Amino acid sequence: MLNGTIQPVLDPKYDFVTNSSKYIVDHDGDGVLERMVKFNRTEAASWICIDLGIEYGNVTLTITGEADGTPFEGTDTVKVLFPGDVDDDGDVDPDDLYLFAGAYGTRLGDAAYNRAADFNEDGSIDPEDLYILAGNYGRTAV
Ligand SMILES: [Ca+2]
Ligand SMILES: [Ca+2]
Ligand SMILES: [Ca+2]
Repeated sequence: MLNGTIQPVLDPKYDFVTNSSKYIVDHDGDGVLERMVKFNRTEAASWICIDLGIEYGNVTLTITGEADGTPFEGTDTVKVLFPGDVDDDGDVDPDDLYLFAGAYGTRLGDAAYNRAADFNEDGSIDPEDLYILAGNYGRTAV
């Protein structure tokens, strides 16, 4: 469970979630095995944004579970990005619009593609992203 609230995704279409030779791996090469788990991104994002009220900044997440009857726990910190905030300073202002305009119309792989301007992370910086930026324009993250 993620922070005691969110259940992991166990859909076998994500190969590693049901395959122990893939979900128990030494991901960072330090000689200690890690257990990989998958959570629904939308569910986790809305929990952070709506339930915790965090729109921007670092959030510490805790994973708890049980392996063969032995409880385990792990924590990590993730950075929460504020949609529209291309320069990552917590607000959406003319600086962000300027950076966004420079990447507008590009796709993943293009030299001018800017991941930070692809707010819906679909590999294309297009009107959908502009709509997201416009929705937060003038706002400061809470
Ligand atoms: Ca490791
Ligand atoms: Ca900004
Ligand atoms: Ca996009």
